[in-house]
Amino acid sequence: MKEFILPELGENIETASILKVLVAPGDMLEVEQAVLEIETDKATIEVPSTVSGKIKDVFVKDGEKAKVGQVILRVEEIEKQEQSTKAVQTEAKTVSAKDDKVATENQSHTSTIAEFKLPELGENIESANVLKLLVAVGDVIQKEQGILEIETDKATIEVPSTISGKIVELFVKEGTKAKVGQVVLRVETSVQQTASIKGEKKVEPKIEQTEPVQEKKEEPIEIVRGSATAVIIDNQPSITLHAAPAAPSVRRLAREIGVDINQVPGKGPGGRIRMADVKDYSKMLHENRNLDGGASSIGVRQQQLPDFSKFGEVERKAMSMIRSKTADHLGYAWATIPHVTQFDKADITDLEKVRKGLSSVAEKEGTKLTVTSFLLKIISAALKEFPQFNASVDMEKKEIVYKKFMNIGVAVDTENGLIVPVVKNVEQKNIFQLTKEMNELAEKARKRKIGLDDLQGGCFTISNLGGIGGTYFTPIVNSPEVAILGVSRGAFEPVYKDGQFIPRLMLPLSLSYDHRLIDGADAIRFLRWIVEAVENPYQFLIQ
Ligand code: CAO
Repeated sequence: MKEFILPELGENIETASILKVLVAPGDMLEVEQAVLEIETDKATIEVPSTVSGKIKDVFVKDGEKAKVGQVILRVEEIEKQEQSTKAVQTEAKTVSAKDDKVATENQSHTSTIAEFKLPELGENIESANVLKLLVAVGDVIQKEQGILEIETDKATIEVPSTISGKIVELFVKEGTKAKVGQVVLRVETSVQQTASIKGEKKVEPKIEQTEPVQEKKEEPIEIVRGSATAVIIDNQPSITLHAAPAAPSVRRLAREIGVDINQVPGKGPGGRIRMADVKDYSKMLHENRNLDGGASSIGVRQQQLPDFSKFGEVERKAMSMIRSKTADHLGYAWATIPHVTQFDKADITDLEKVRKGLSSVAEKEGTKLTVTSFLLKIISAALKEFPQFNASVDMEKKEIVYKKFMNIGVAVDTENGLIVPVVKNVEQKNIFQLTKEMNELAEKARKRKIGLDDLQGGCFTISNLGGIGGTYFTPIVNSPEVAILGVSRGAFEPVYKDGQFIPRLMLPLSLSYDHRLIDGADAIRFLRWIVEAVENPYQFLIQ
């Protein structure tokens, strides 16, 4: 008898509402078969089974709540028992009559081998470069321990293990590519020795070599060697939470044909994305591409580079994935968004006094306030006041998507290039919490430890180059957002006030915006609102 429990659903998710139980007692269940349709506060998902067999009991009902780790159902492993017996019997044929008895009784000698596969890394990410292996065969690893350092086109990430045990096989090498779902390593998690037959020949459990690049295994594998049985358990349910409601099979189709599932309009019940929707969307993209004569979707043709070596020595180096993705992303944003940049200056003389005045409090809170800290807070208030700046343009549906949450990205300069971590729910946090979180994210980005979750879900971006220098610049809108605030270096300037020039600390601001949604007048109002908030920090802090 085997139990299926509700697997981990994501950080801080402990329960889910069961929308539908998709199986019943008596059903034959396969690995990967959908068992439940559940709803968390993030998404609606189908939960696939990790066990197979005949369902004996189902312990949950439609409409109930289920806890992570709760037993959902129990199956009788009919097939597996048969296979196991058969395999042992086959092996037994090759041994002498005396050993025959031993082979049969030794079925209870079981060692457990678990596999760790490269988990889902995000929509449309199918593979990653293996930068560094952090473990070796023979190491004993624990859950959550870093296994690999990988680079996707979005970020460099340390992949933590979801299993514990002693590594017996490792299937990836540094400098190679690894596919999502590929077996990365196998660990021995326990060895049970229950047989106690006199004259028994002990045979160490040994696992057959599998192909390094392995597609999804359908079932746990049982391999019989001598008198020992090794069970490979696939205890890594490939569940990820996605914003777009779609079944795993629909997501798989989208991934296989290169369609971004988040862009597909769902026409099923409650906006659910069906197979047909993915196919229709793919067809539409194909037709649109054909309209511009096969050129790229933004109609930009790559220019052939001249042969520079005619003019002197050159060296060619491969772009890092982050650089190449940044180039694609910014090129796309620049070519598709009609940009306008509005400049202004804010007098931060008083803000600077407040910043210094709060420095001891900030120190007690374990942080240090900068102008970026104040801007995070001020912009979240500005986004509330001007919702069109917290929006995205859906040209396909001719709709504007207004976001009710406030996540602000902060551009961070790292050795590996520009990374924009996102500080979430800014409006709910105080200035010290925001600063701490921003600095932690910036540090993670610099140490190449940033997770994909930290890079997603932004509504607006701040790019503060003032710590480095410069006057004004024209930042590029971080598509699909619609505006970005560029901050340059604050400096003392003579300001004409009450009939005389007085020295004031002035901060140059550059607001770039998407003119498809935002008009110039709105942009000035928005930027002026920010400037006034910055110039009246006491009033702002009281609010
Ligand atoms: N004007 C004057 N001084 C500024 C300033 C500004 N606009 N912004 C920051 N400073 C000062 C800070 O007050 C701090 O000074 P002190 O040490 O005397 O207090 C110093 O510069 C360093 O600040 P910081 O950069 O450590 O902190 P921050 O909160 O302002 O910025 C972060 C954090 C992550 C945005 C920053 O470290 C960073 O990476 N900036 C680069 C952003 C970037 O690359 N943008 C490019 C995008 S487009 O290619």
